[in-house]
Amino acid sequence: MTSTLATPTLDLDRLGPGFGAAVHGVDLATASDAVIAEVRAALTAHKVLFFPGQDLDPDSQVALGNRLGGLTASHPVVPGIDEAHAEIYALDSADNGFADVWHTDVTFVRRPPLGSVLRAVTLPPSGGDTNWADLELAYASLSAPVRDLADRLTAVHDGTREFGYYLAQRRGGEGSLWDGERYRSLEPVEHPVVRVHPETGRRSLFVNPGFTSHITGVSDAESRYLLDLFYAHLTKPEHVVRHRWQVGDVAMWDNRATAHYANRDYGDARRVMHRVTLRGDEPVGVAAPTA
Ligand SMILES: O=C(O)CCC(=O)C(=O)O
Ligand SMILES: [Fe+2]
Repeated sequence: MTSTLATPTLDLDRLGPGFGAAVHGVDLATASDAVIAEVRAALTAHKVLFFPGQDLDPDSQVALGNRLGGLTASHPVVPGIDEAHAEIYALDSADNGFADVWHTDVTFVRRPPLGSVLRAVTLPPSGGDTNWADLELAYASLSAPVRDLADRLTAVHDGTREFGYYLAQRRGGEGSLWDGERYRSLEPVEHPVVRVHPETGRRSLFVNPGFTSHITGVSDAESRYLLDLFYAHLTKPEHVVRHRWQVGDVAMWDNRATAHYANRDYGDARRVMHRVTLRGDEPVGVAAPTA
């Protein structure tokens, strides 16, 4: 038997030339190691994957995350859904859980997650779609002089605006143990504005309105205008895919090369999503040219 016959091949339905794919015929709860390895490779290749009709529960979502590469705690300051599932972060509209600001998950720590796995638990009758932007395509479609400028910039990321209230209310108790650290406060961190993907070497525009506070070494006005330019650019419709959820759907994204936004357009209806995040590494920028 040839090795080709032994290799399972995913049934992928591409959503765009280089971004997004629906994956059919995979049961994420029971997939073989070979299929999980293919899913992991497809995650890097397509950056966001959708798996319709899954039947995950909290235990099997955590198990899946561990098979894909190891999990973080739910969040640096927000505890998991319960003691048995400290890795699951719930976004519940009834508890003010919304994600209607473009962001990349948890970029306000030194090592943001590699990826996220999100499951639709309760959905409104309509609305609540989620959008993902391809930060690599956004970088590639900038003009060359602006790419060159972006390559040399560093930005500060700060989780205080989005999550400071948790700490202020002491709702997080002792805080989560994230990446070996107990987070009792959120200290801003710096990341390169252009991130080089550790697996593919591709460059992405690694700033987001949720957590990037400013660009270093430039004036306040320059920082504001540059970030506005980058945000308007990365959220252009041709850089974005949009998913309309069904209960059971699972989405998975490469958090090193994408940003996302959940539409808040469903009034008082309830929407609950469960997320786990895969451990990531410290973003690396473009090496400075040597003289
Ligand atoms: O609710 C959603 O669709 C996305 C929530 C979100 O930002 C996340 O799970 O990281
Ligand atoms: Fe998110």
